[in-house]
Amino acid sequence: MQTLKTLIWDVDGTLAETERDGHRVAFNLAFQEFGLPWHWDEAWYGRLLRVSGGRERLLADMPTHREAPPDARMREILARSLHARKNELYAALVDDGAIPLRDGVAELMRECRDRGVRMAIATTTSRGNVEALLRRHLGADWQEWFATTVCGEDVRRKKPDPEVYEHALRLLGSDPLHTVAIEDSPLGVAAARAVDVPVLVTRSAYFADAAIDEAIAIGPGLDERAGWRPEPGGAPQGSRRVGLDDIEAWLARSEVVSQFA
Ligand code: XBP
Ligand code: MG
Repeated sequence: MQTLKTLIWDVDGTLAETERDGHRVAFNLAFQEFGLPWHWDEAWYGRLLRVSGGRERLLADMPTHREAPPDARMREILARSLHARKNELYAALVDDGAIPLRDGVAELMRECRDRGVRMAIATTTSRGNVEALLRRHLGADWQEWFATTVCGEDVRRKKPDPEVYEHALRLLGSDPLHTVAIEDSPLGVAAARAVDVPVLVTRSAYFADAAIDEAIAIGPGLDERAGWRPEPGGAPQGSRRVGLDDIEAWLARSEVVSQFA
């Protein structure tokens, strides 16, 4: 039977609704500061999320704006400046308390600590953004909660490329089959599955209906046991949330489920 030794967390969309309430808002503030008449509404930003990485997302959107510089080098310079400012504004939003952790996340993290299940972060967002979010919610010693934290700066290729998971597994010395990743997006699931890491999907605002084919379980969030497929098989622990017993049970079944099956 496969046992759970390490839980790897994605950040954006999984720990918090950072995309809709954080990065998107901060990008729009940066556009204003730079005097650009650009605005990413929720629907457009959702489409842009097909591109991983905030700087890459800016570059992908530039051809739709006549104010964008005509040549590639100038676009790159503008994207870097906007992205750097966006990250400062994002950190300020987080500090102001605008981005809470999703319900059930802190509880599962505490359960991992109490039961000796190692945790790691595997994200392709910038390290400063992870630092801002986790410092706000876990405190100044947040890094001690995680055996390793792999971020966008640590890889050459972002999700769905598996490099971030490869790197995390190498640093952890973990067998992927004793590991579970928690992700919210098809890009994240693809990255983890490419290196055989079983994935639990907690649906987020932007990927509520996205096609997910390869997960050991798919559900609405860690704070509720209803709505999960397969149904949680662990002890309910007197609470309605999803806990380590449930994740162990899904891992032991080790069936890959599709939302379409
Ligand atoms: C999500 C991303 C990031 C964020 C913005 O990564 O694609 O680019 O949208 O962050 P993950 P940056 O799901 O791996 O956490 O602006 O720092 O790229
Ligand atoms: Mg995500």
